[in-house]
Amino acid sequence: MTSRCLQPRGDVVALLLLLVLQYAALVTAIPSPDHRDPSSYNYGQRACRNPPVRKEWRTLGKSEQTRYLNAVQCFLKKPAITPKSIVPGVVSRYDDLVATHVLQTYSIHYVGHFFAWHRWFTAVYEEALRNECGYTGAQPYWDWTLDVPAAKWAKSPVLDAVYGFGGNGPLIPVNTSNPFEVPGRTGGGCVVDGPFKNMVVRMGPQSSVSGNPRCLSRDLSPYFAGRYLGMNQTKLTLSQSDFGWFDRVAEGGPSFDASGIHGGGHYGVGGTYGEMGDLYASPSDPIFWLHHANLDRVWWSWQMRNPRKRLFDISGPIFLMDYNNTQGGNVTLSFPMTLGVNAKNTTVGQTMNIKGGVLCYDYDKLY
Ligand SMILES: *[C@@H]1O[C@H](CO)[C@@H](O)[C@H](O)[C@H]1NC(C)=O
Ligand SMILES: *[C@@H]1O[C@H](CO)[C@@H](O)[C@H](O)[C@H]1NC(C)=O
Ligand SMILES: *[C@@H]1O[C@H](CO)[C@@H](O)[C@H](O)[C@H]1NC(C)=O
Ligand SMILES: *[C@@H]1O[C@H](CO)[C@@H](O)[C@H](O)[C@H]1NC(C)=O
Ligand SMILES: *[C@@H]1O[C@H](CO)[C@@H](O)[C@H](O)[C@H]1NC(C)=O
Ligand SMILES: [Cu+2]
Repeated sequence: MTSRCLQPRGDVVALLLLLVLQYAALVTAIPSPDHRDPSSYNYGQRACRNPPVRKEWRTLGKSEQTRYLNAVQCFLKKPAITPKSIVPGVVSRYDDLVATHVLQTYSIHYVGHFFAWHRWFTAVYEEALRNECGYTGAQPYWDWTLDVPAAKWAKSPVLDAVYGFGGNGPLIPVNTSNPFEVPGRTGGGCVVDGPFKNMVVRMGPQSSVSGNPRCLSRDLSPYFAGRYLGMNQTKLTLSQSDFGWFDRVAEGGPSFDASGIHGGGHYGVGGTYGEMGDLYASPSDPIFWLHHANLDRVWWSWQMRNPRKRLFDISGPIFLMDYNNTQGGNVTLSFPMTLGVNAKNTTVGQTMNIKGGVLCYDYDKLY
């Protein structure tokens, strides 16, 4: 793959080929989690009482915002636990999580367990901030519907230089030989303000886990955000009557003209050159977790509109974009999921309820 991200025109054949390679890498690369067994990250047997309540970033007090940002800084400094034989480039605990995403990229996107895996991934990050960095709050979410239309995008409180994640990078023109140009992109360089302007990103670009220390980049596309992150697109997602279509509308893609709320946040922040636009290494940008918390909130909102049915409704391909089930069946509640060294393996069924199974958190407000 020559471009940095998913090809806009969606060369599915190349994707499938990569899937096979990535999957082979995954099967041999995921270590036994026995090196470190943070059983507290999988709530398992204990009941979920007083779940931490996730709130929208701008509704947090300044001291809550600062405490969250400080916990992320702490996690960026904690030493990695992934064996170097598996991921040579890991230095920090933060890298551990990014590496887990990079290694599994082609088995966790455009599949039936996309929402379940990312829900669990975000919850494990939240739990790690609490267990390893003394954070006492809940994972905040980013309700991007509040930051569109396009003219408002760059002024989002989430991008604030003091009480946010910092803003755009300076404009770097796209190399004309790069076919991957996110429509409406406005940046591309290193983030110049905010708490992450000196952050060292190591995983990626793309599938590399050898360690490529560099700055955090952003390449905001107000246009892309305006098109895919409004209430109209969110309502369209919420109006789907079964999980299979809910997931397909939310994931959309891979073509830009068929994007959804998932791609809207990734390319609206990451554009062509920003980490958020990198399908593999996107968790490198700490904004990733706020975006995914909100996607999770969309899923939970959808589930809560018909909980009797939707707490158990799961379907969609086991293999990347295999929507016609030509390579395999659909994902079911017993489908296994792994986060490598970061948590004990679990199943999709354990993540269907945010206040049960391996999870314990809530949202202050639903869509
Ligand atoms: C533009 O792309 C060409 C071909 O891939 C490459 O040789 C060149 O270094 C690139 N230029 C920049 C500024 O990235
Ligand atoms: C939502 O509104 C945006 C901005 O006007 C527009 O570009 C987009 O096509 C709309 N999406 C839907 C699903 O109506
Ligand atoms: C997979 O799930 C979809 C709904 O998302 C359903 O239409 C399809 O029949 C299922 N395929 C199989 C092989 O069960
Ligand atoms: C899946 O089936 C539909 C309807 O039969 C067809 O239009 C579509 O092209 C198929 N998609 C793939 C990826 O084979
Ligand atoms: C967790 O799942 C991965 C991937 O399926 C597997 O390689 C690993 O052995 C599993 N670990 C345990 C302890 O079952
Ligand atoms: Cu992802």
